[in-house]
Amino acid sequence: RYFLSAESMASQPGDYAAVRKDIAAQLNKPGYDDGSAGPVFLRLAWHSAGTYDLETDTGGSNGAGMRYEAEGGDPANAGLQVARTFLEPVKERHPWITYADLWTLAGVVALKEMGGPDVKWLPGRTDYVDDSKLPPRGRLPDAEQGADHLRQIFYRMGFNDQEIVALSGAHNLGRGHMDRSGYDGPWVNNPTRFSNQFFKLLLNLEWKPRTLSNGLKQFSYSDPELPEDEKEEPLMMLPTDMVLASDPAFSPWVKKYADDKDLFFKDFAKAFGKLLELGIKRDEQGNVTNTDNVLGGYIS
Ligand code: CCH
Repeated sequence: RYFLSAESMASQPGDYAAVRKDIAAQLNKPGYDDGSAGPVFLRLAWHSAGTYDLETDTGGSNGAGMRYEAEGGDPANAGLQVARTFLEPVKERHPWITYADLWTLAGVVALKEMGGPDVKWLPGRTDYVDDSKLPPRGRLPDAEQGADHLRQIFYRMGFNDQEIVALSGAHNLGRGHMDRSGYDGPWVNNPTRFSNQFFKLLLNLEWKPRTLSNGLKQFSYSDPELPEDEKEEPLMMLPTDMVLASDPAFSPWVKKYADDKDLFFKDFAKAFGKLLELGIKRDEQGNVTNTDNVLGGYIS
């Protein structure tokens, strides 16, 4: 056993530390976006879990439904194929991990590697797809809408106003892509470093409405002090981001998180950990007890 290569050692079932290391090794992507797969990994984790409906106990990260057209082809998930493809070498080296665990863990590892907090993560999700648990399309938020819509989407998962604001701070990372969502540009100047800058900019910059060539509306900021030839890429906010600053119950949290990075990190870690657990039932030892893991469904 002492003659095994490091590579084959990496595939011991249950060696999540080895998986974490290999996910981290996938982050550096020169030439892709801002040089990191981190933001799109975080979005993959969020969209895999964010279909959950508390009342009917359907959707959520269990089942890794994005592998199939019904969920993977949802326009809300456009572009996440890129993240799944980046993670394929990790799955190949550790075939024992489920996609549902891999995608959620990738979000946790990416967040940490980009300077974010530790998020509690437990394994045990299944790749069995239970047809009776499949989420219909339309469960993920639509950026063109307002506060009522945000509440409808996030209350459905069991989140409150404070958690909605905390989770929205993920927009400190990454960017909108014209060929994915149709929105354009990053929220902050350093979109591969997790911080509370999103909240600071949301409050402090003068955001101007802008209608894109595809008809979508976003808010835009470019530094008026800079001469034309030194202008940086404009920053953006989605309509749903702007709502956080104007809604009377959301905005006090925006202020708190803008002022207190530690509070934001703590609350984000808690809410994100909760998101990744939606629909996963565990016993006191943390073992998954969902009975539907072994009934019916199909395996890829
Ligand atoms: Fe988001 N998000 N998100 N978002 N999101 C987009 C990109 C990212 C909404 C819409 C969009 C969360 C909440 C919301 C990330 C994490 C989270 C984009 C651009 C849109 C549109 C996608 C593209 O074009 O590639 C809306 C509406 C909501 C309502 O609340 C939450 C919650 C999280 C995580 C906790 C991350 C990260 C990105 C960047 C992805 C990338 O590829 O750079």
